[in-house]
Amino acid sequence: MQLEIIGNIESVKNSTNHLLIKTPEATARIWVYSDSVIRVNVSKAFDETDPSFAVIQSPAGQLDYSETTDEIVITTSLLKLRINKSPLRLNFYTADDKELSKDDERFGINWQGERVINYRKLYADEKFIGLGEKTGNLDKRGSSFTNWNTDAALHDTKSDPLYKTFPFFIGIHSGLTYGLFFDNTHKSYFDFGATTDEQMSWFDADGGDMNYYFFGSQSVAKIIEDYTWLTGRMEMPPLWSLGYQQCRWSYMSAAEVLDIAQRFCKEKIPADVMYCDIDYMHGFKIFTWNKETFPNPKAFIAKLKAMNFRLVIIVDPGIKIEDGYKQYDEGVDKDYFAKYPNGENYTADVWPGRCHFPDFFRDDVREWWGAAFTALTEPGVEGFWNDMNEPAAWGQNMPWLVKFGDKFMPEVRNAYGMQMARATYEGTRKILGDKRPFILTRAAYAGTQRYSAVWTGDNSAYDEHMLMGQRMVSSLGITGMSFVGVDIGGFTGDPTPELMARWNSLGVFTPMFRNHAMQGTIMREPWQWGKKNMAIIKKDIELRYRLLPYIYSGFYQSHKTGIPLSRTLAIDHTHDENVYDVKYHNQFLFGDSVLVAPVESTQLTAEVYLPSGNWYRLSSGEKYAGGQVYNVDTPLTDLPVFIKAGAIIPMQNIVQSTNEKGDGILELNVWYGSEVCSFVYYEDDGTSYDYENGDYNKREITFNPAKRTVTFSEAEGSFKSKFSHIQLLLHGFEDLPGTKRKVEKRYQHKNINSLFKIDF
Ligand code: MIG
Repeated sequence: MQLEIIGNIESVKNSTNHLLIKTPEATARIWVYSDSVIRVNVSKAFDETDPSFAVIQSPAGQLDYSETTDEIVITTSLLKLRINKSPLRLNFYTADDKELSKDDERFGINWQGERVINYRKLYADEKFIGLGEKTGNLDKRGSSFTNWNTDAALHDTKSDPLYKTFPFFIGIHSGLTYGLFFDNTHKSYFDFGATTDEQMSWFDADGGDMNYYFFGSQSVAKIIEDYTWLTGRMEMPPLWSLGYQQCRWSYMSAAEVLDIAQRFCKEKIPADVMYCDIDYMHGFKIFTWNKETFPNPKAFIAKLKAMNFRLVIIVDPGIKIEDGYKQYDEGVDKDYFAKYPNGENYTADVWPGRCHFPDFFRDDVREWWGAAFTALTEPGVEGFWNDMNEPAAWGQNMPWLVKFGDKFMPEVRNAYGMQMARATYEGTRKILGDKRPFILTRAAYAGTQRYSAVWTGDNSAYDEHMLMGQRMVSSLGITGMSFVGVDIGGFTGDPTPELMARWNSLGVFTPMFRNHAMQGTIMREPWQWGKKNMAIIKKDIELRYRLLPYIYSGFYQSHKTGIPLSRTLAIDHTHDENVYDVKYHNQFLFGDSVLVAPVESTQLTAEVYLPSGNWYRLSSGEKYAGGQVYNVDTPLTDLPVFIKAGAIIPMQNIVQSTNEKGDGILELNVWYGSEVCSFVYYEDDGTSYDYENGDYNKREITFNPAKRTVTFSEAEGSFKSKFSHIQLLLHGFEDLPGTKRKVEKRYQHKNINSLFKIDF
């Protein structure tokens, strides 16, 4: 095998929307997508028609460049790309000439066979965050990773690769930030100074182009905004999917599912969602029901709905080979399955036995698949859970020569799950008409946030796994996935009652709040853990429901800007070293102003780091000055949760389900801060797409300590809020001289949508 280096630039041409640069080895193309986003493609065989699964934008920036004998310089208002000519090297700077990221001077871009590699300069203080669902530390410096979507059952806190591929990272050094998205679906590798004696970082793929997007904004939040501008943002989720979700592999019959739902009602534990795992099917055949155990799906789901529950059911990709089975017959007939090059359908063993696998890369196959969901929507299912879509089969390995569309498996495997989720989303959205479907997928590629929520697969019931899971949730947030969950309690193994309770406390602050467990484990529902623990679990679930107005507004932020609900502290406190310290790297902000410090189940005190600003402990109201480490009590009843000074947090009364109306009082909690703060409150009907046509209620709520006011801007949008009253709760106002001790007021707000000012 030869090392092919990129060589020197021979020609430069302005080719309508990009710069075309030739070396003897390859062609480089540069597009300006925006002032802060530049795309680089270096290729030996560029294919213009090759679609990106991730990117939904086209280059919209101005291509301004100048050329000297030594270099070409592309300039935007925020970025400067200096391209060295001999040899070709790509070096990024801020507009004011601060060095952001450079090719390694010696090696730059090169090839070994089909493998394409980019070696880059590693800065002494450089940190790396991102790559989505990965084990290890928040700061990925000194680690290396592989992207190859894998059914990682029994993975531990060091395993790699896992289920998903997000080849996007953010580099932080010298007080600067940049992002890099390597849009290539081949098996890919990232090495952040793990094996190079601190000399360089590098990333590569088994094939395809050196095709990346460089982000030059000087804030992590802005880079995430740019990345999700490029790859898309989530829709508003159905409100019910933000409630508590109870799952198990499997509740074996309709009667059992109904029993569990009934028990939630009886215990008055709020909940919204029940799941059916694979055993609801007949012989694991997708789009069928087991006639003995689920004899009347429609009546079953109607009963669930009467108890204010929705049903989510699992849908795997493998289609059982069996004559007379509709999906099999149609798939064979129409040639919808992945194939060997000789035209035979690829066959592998998974739950149903021998299976074929739909080729989700084809439009016609996605449409066919999407339409088949009527078998599930007709009896009333509104949530669809795509599992095993790495794709997984017993033995894991799929022969290299299996074809999807006109591509071999190695080229597109990492996008298979995403295309399945896409088919599921597009199909069910169409069938459900105005109702939002809830889609959950295990395998994913960059951009999946447009179609689906994700969960982190088969975790395990021990403390370290719980803590690592939180890092994964926050890391997925960096890569555009806001709607993320983990199996609360741990999929594999049995948690202790303490771990179950603690994990559930953390689940309150996890974007998707789902309890799930493996076949053969002890039952996991809240009442399985003794009276004392059930009380803790119930109280926490109630807190989740109280927080829903805040959480829903947080999802609106993700929908609009891409900023995730679960935020590593590296987003708001990027250049604070403590944030990356392994002692504190599990901590995160849930929305704008709730700081959560995950702790182990048996830990009764913990060191937490509160970054700059002032903070109040949610449970006690105690005040803490930021920029310091504190030792705090962490009994099982009280996960350390802190509220940022100046926070505005809308809450509601406890309801048993998101389907309940509640008492109509929006409880507005304000924690004292010395500066003006604001919060964007968002509400809509929670189920339809009417918000896309302006049927929502959005208000900016501003707290002004100097003027002693809380102001609601006039409501934007046509939706009538379900709240008719506002109740103001002031916390920590002892610090504001002259504040009357009365810290709670209720206002009947006659014209709820108009400008509204509360003086205190
Ligand atoms: O081979 O459907 O990650 O959540 O319960 C295991 C059964 C298949 C793996 C999923 C898990 C699910 C299980 N599935």
